[in-house]
Amino acid sequence: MFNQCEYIISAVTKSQFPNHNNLPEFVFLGRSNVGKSSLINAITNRKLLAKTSSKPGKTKTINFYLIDQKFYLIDVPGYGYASKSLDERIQFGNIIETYLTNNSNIKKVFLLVDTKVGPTKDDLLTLDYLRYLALPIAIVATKSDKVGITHLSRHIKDIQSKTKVPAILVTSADKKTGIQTIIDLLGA
Ligand SMILES: Nc1nc2c(ncn2[C@@H]2O[C@H](COP(=O)(O)OP(=O)(O)O)[C@@H](O)[C@H]2O)c(=O)[nH]1
Ligand SMILES: [Mg+2]
Repeated sequence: MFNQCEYIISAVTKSQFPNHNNLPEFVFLGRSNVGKSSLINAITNRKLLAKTSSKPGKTKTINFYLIDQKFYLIDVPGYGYASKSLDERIQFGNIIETYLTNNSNIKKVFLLVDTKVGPTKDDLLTLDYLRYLALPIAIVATKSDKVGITHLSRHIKDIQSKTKVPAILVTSADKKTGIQTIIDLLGA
């Protein structure tokens, strides 16, 4: 349970990145609508800290939340940019790359994958890119409540084999399952 969860800034340029004290940063990355904001809300036990939306692609900024003055949770926009203009796509690509590259404050990148949909081509390209940057990665299967209990292990096995990551963090922000495991990984 965290005492102070504070929205700091929605950054669009490097100069706005707020972490000048080099506190640990935990990144939540994944395509639009995969459940990033909902997961941050579940972790912090705040309903409205990170805005959630049923409209894909609404989050356009790198959003920083400061937790108990100790670490940052960072909500990074998805990469399903089909409905955006080319200029926007280029800009978002650059800011995400700028953020992820040479950032020694990043302690873990949680790559979110929809349990039912499985890893998309974009998810797997992003995973390759994170590996290339040698960032510490954890795969989070989101919205696991949408898959019946009898099919869950099949979906998780599919994510394991496509990502080649053996330990998948299975979560539901709605049912609050798997949330404590993530909190434990924050070392808080
Ligand atoms: N059933 C279910 N729906 C979820 C869950 N997490 C998020 N959603 C829904 O998925 C949609 C997108 O969630 P959001 O957190 O805004 O995704 P983001 O775009 O990645 O930040 C919203 O309508 C959420 O209510 C979950 O654990 N279970
Ligand atoms: Mg969001």
